[in-house]
Amino acid sequence: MKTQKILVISGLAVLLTVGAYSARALSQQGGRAEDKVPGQYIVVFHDDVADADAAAQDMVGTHGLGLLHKYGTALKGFAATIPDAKLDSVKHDPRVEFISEDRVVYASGKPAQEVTQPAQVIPTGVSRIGAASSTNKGAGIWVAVIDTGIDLSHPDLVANIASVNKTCVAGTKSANDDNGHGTHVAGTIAAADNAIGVVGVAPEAKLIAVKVLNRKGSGTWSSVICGVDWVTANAAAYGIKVANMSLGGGGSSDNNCGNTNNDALHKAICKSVAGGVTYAVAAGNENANTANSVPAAYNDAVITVSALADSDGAPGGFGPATSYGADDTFASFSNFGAAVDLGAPGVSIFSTWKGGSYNTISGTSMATPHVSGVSALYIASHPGSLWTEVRDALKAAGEPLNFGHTDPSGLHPEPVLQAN
Ligand SMILES: [Ca+2]
Ligand SMILES: [Ca+2]
Ligand SMILES: [Ca+2]
Repeated sequence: MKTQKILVISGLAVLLTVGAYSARALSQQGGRAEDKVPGQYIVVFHDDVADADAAAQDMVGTHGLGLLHKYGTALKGFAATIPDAKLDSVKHDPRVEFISEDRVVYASGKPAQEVTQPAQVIPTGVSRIGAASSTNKGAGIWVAVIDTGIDLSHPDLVANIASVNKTCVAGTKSANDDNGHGTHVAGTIAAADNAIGVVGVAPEAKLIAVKVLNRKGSGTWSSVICGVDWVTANAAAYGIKVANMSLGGGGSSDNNCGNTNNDALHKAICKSVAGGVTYAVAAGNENANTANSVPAAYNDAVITVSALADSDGAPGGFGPATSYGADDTFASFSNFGAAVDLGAPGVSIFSTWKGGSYNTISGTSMATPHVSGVSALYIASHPGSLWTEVRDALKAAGEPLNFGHTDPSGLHPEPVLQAN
């Protein structure tokens, strides 16, 4: 059984700071009034009280108190509910040194971290492909994210996340993302256009989480096929028109749906495509030919996406250089080859992350969801399109070489994705 890795070149990661949490220690006198427990007190005896236990029993009986605890070692005394009318007589009992109000205490551990949601920005990739100005928002199109899952309660995604989801990973009960990768992909596709975070390419498309990779971002073909199988079985019922697969591993294509070289993944994807789902897949990050990686090599079944380095969200090469090449050139890590159909922004992409947060990462994994998003836009305006029609339309509308980007490597004749 093959094991594949997800196509992510990480680093450049900047998690936004989490909100301040104040771990309140044991409360002391003079603490906050709202922490008091009404009517409940700790009665402390003088040290010379010989039998604290008997004294406590006597006082509870004499004054009609509600005993809670008795103390005899760390201090002598007891805790009890004391009616207001009895408070003075308890205080003035000759055995009592003082009484303390009882108060709530808090564990000193960190409570669940709440991320302060930043004001919405338009990611450079969304700007670079011209999606920010699109009036088509992808409404009505459902996109399956076949990945590590999606943070199902992310504040910038939750409005678009379908109530149904699927996990193919043993030991998990839902497609909630325990890695971050799938949430990043989902945000590029369809983060909501609201006041917070980011905005996706198709901000009104629906996201369906299909978890096939574990918390480490790895999985097996058998789990990926499980995801493809579920998408295929449910495509008609839910209106799933697009599937994003920002993953890959070693393999090759017979361009015959796996029937010639016994490739079950290929066969499954072909069947899914025949059911009306357009698949966008990552070319891979090995700076190698996609002929040796799948699903990128499946030229008869998927749209394969390489990564562009863009630093300023605009064409023309005027932005600063990136870690993976000059602005508006193809990323140095990106795979290439005849099966590649489109380039899209894939360097230092800012998007959603698990735990309600955000992250900036690079990879053909990050380029692919731009194509999934534009596919959703295209299908929204051209219902019933075959996947080949989607692919060809996106290629025809793409930015040609030397019309906004250059390719010093000579490896990337593919056009760069444009939303319009
Ligand atoms: Ca947003
Ligand atoms: Ca640029
Ligand atoms: Ca292709």
